[in-house]
Amino acid sequence: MIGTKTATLVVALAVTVAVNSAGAAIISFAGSQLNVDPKITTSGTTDSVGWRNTAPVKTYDLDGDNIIGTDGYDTRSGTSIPSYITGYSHIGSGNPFGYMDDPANPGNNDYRAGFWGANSSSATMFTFSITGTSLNGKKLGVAIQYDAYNTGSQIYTLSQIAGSGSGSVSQTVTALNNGYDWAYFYIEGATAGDTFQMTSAKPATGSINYLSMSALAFDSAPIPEPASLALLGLGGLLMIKPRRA
Ligand SMILES: [Ca+2]
Ligand SMILES: [Ca+2]
Ligand SMILES: [Ca+2]
Repeated sequence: MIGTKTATLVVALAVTVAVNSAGAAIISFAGSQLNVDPKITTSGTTDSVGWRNTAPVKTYDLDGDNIIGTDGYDTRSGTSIPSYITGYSHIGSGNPFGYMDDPANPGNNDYRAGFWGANSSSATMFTFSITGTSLNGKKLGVAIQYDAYNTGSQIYTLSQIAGSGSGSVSQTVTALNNGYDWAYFYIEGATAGDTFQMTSAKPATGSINYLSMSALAFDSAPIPEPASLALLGLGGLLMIKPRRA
């Protein structure tokens, strides 16, 4: 009987750990990479390497191909939303700030960049929901291109607003001009029905005039199966034996 109780306890623990780790999405901030695309503000026929070329190296790109937005993107120069995203919406259009890689033709002339702005204390930049199962077992990278209308700071906050989880992570980003900067948030464990929202707010000092984002991009990569799932499988086998006795 002691063996049976021990086995049951192992099963209970394994189930608890597995449910907690797989049930709620976890949001984190990975980092910022400055001046990925050169900031060219004069019109012309300029081609530069940047977010859609393998140079420069993309430090926080989840899938490691050194191209931002391998799964999809939304920019002034084109939109390609991944199939695992639904209900996507973003703040209204604004003035372009400069030039960036054309996502569809990165070796061609650069496209106008800079899209969305709001002259207010805070604003919702975008929202989206997860659909289907293709993102299960994967970590999602949500990258925001910034380098706003003026040099200065804004506070990006990525929050879960529906589904199984309520995480929220804020990060102050500062545009340094001379090129388009990217901030990378990661979401682990997102499943169908989870809805996320990115807001921007002005910090107390050093804020930009216009809260903004210039582009949004998605990458994803498999995450290792948690050890608790292996335990759960072992616990299930142990549980069967006493019931048959
Ligand atoms: Ca990539
Ligand atoms: Ca280019
Ligand atoms: Ca910059």
